[in-house]
Amino acid sequence: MFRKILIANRGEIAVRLIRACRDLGVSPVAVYSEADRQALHVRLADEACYIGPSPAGESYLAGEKIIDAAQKSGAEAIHPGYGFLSERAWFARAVNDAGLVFIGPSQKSIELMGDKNNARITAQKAGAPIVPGTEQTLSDAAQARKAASRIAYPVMLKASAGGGGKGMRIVNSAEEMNSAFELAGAEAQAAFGDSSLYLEKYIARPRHIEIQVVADRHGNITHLGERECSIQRRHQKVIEECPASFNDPDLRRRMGEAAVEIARMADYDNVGTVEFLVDKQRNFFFLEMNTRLQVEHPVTELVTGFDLVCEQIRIAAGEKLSIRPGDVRWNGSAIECRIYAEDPDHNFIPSAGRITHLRVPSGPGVRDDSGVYQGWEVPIYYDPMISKLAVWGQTRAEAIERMKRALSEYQVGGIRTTIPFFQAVLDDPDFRNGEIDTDYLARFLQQRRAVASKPQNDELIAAAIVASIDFFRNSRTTVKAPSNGVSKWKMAGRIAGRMNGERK
Ligand code: MV4
Repeated sequence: MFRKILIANRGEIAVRLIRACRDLGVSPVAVYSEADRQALHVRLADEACYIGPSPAGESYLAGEKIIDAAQKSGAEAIHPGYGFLSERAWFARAVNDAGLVFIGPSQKSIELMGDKNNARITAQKAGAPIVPGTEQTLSDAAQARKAASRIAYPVMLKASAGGGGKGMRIVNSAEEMNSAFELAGAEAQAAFGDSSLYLEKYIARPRHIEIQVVADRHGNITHLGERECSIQRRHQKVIEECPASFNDPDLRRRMGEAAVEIARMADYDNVGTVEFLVDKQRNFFFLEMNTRLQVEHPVTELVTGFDLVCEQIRIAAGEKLSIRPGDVRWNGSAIECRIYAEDPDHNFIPSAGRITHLRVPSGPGVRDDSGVYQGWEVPIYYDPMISKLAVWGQTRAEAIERMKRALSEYQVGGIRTTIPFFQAVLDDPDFRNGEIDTDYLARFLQQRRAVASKPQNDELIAAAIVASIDFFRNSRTTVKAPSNGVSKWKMAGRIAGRMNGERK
């Protein structure tokens, strides 16, 4: 086992990695930027190295500075967490070239899965179901049209270098193809410096289900079941669950086996996640593989009892898997809400600033993976997630009630958070019934906007009615509620309500 590990990340995940180091008797070394001088992860580590100015490009993304810090501190390994340098193949290679261990898969596996078209072909070779589509990248729009007529519209153009929703386009007919091909190619070129595209059949309103895999450097691979990640906003997950509410043991076994074979084909080691789309008929199709620890790993930990970060570190140290396929049991149900410093009432605009008050929930079945403390100022430079609130229950229904309890205990002063938004989702009948897909959140938010704007409509209609009553009474029109005219306003309100379809 390592004696010292450098944590190349910040926020809640840096704190999570430090905790794993403690559990393994390893000394954690933090790195921090200008904005993070007072951050929680800096306070919890044994040592901390300053790596540069606040913008991530000059600090958390500056690979050579981080490798330098590792060497100066005497760390033997680097854990990249998620985001930042975690899926940059060049960084994994640079770490190895510096004589250090990269806690993650090999540079080759990262590279292979980073190209979404190659990943797709790898999955196919592994015998996993892939979405019907092209096997090679497309050379022009004519070739795309030819392939699309074979696959049948609607289809989806995707960037080979893409992922996470960038450079993607739905194409409904041959007429749309030329412009869609140009636009998607240009977008991919601008975002990734690579314009190559491939084509897939478009799956309408699928679920996004992912399988957690774990592999050591001795050829042992197993899976830890699925997570339901369909509740997303602009390709960012906001609520995740383990297990998926629609899951059955047979589907889990088949998806798990497919994921394990894909990992084997990619010569994969360490933890990884294989993403699938699941259609209404419960067909599943490979989507992408994420070659890192995922944000939502706690729900799998709560249900299986394994510590994924400790497992990652042991694997990187050359140890064999501590998890045997036959040992994996799924106990109960877990839900995670990503608590963001964002204002859910104003289109989730980031709400950076000082946390003037903080009360964190606890009690049976509650886990809060936080990166903040009272008095700390949430910087504007990074992702504004402040904590991940995860709960466990015997059943999904119990987990939902516990999440509601935990959210009601959670108090954050000084900044806006997404806590009230989660409270509304947890009361939504569709969510409670598990009727979710990748469009769920867009539908939910649209519904909420309609409801929120209704009282405003009522007020406007009431004002118009009041003005009309005044007009017919031949009195001066005042659309302010006069203290002696309450009954008139009540009547107007009732008429307005009825006009809006309310039933008495
Ligand atoms: C799709 C799809 C439907 N059909 N591919 C979005 C992000 C990228 N990783 C792949 N994505 C999708 N690919 C086919 N053939 C729908 C999506 C998609 C989606 C997938 C997972 C979670 C949320 C999503 C939201 C919109 C679209």
